[in-house]
Amino acid sequence: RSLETELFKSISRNELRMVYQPLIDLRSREIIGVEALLRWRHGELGEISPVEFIPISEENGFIVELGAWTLHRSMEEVGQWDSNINLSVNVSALQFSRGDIVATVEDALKATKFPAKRFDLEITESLFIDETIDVRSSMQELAELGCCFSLDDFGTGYSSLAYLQNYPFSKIKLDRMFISKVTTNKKDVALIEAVLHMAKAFGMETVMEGIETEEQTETLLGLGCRVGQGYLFGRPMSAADLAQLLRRSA
Ligand code: G
Ligand code: G
Ligand code: MN
Ligand code: NA
Repeated sequence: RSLETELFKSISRNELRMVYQPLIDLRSREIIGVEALLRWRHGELGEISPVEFIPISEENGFIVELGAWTLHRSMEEVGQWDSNINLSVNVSALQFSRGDIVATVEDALKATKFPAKRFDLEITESLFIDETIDVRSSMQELAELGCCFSLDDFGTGYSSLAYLQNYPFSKIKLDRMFISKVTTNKKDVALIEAVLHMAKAFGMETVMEGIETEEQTETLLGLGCRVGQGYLFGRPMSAADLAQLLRRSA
């Protein structure tokens, strides 16, 4: 009995759920959005990390179904909150190449009545490695529906500045490896300043990932950062917990 065959049954067995991590306006500490993250709890094996099962699902193609489930469920849950915050969902390259990402997003928006303007797709640079994928026209069509795009894990992997210039991104999410030592490492500070400068020139927002301390927040505010995410402001949590957090901070 492999993890792979168990994964195929995860949807029908109701073993999947979404958790949500807040994105914060660093100055006001207001919640301006959430990132949806997929979780799988197997009946006997217990909680299995997406670090483990996402790569498996990308290898066998099941990510297309998982991804559709994720889009639908997160729009349904976030759409029920008494709030107008944005929803960001991570999408894999295979959802563009093997699935019809445009139709899948459109169906989910229609079925849940979630406003496209509040919907943001987080994609990583890995999407651009396979040049046979027509990323540009899919992004264009999704942008025409009103959706936004974030370039996730920026600064790691195969980053190329050309992607920022040539594709319709509205946000850059700077990987947490650049934030973890920001209070002591001058090189990280210089790099963050350069990214902020570039993002501004391109008319993009920069999101600082993995903020864990008040000191990091102070340093980032001093550099002019506006939006952040991290355990300091909230761990990924259930829809019910996040809805409660929103009511408390309203
Ligand atoms: O939530 P956590 O930090 O455990 O996530 C680990 C990794 O799995 C991250 O890189 C995250 O982007 C990815 N991940 C989590 N949920 C999803 C999802 O719904 N779809 C995709 N494609 N990746 C996800
Ligand atoms: O690759 P992506 O940025 O989508 O990954 C999101 C992952 O980062 C989630 O699994 C989430 O649990 C994790 N994460 C979010 N905030 C923090 C943080 O402050 N510190 C650490 N170590 N991980 C975080
Ligand atoms: Mn992400
Ligand atoms: Na990231």
